[in-house]
Amino acid sequence: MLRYVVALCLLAPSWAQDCQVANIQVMQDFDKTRYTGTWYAVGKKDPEGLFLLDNILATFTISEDGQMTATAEGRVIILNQWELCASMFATFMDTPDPAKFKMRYWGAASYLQTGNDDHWVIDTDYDNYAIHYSCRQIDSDGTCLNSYSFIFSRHPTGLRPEDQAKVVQKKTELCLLGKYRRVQHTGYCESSQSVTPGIILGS
Ligand code: DAO
Repeated sequence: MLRYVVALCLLAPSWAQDCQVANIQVMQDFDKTRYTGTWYAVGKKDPEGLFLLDNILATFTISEDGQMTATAEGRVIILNQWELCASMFATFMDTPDPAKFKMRYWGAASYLQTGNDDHWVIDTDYDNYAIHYSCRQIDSDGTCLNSYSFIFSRHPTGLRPEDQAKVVQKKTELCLLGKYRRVQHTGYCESSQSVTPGIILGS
C-alpha cells in the first residue's frame, strides 16, 4: 500500500504539469463575490495578436441577477499607430465549475476588440493576488496553442513578496513559466482620454 502512495506522490507533479488544458487545476470553491473590486494586471502572458499593453486594470462587480461583469481599461495601439486608453466591458457566464467562466467582451468604441474567451481563475487569496488563464485554441494533443494570462494584484505596485512563490508555482503548473512580461502602471489611462482615431487624425 505504502508503495502505491509513494508512487502516486511521485507521479502527482508530472500529472499537474502535463500541459493538458483539461488537467489545469482552477481555484477550488471560488467565491465570485470576494473577487469583486479592482484588480491591477502586474504580469501578462500575451496571446497571439496581443491587445492590452499596459496600465491594465479590471473592476469586477456582481449584478442584481448574480452575473459577474467587469469594466477594464488599458493602453492599446490600434491600426499599428494609434495609441489610446481602451475602455472595455465584459460579462461572464457561469459554468458548472465556479472558477470557470465564459467571457464576452467588447470595447466602448467599435474599433476596439470584441470577443468570447474562457476566463478561468487559477488561484486567488481575494485580497492580494489572482491568477487568470484563458486558452483561445487547444491543439490536437490537448495542450494550448494560444493562451493569455493575467497576474492580478490588488496593489498597483505589484505582488507582495510573500505571494511571489505561489504565483511562480501556478505559472509552472500552467506551463507558462518564463512567458510573462511585467505590466507597468504609469498613470497613462488617468492622464489620457479615450479619444477616437478620427479625433487624433483631425488634430
Ligand atoms: O490583451 O491581448 C489581450 C487579450 C485581452 C482580451 C480583452 C479582455 C477585455 C476584458 C477583460 C476583463 C477582465 C479581464
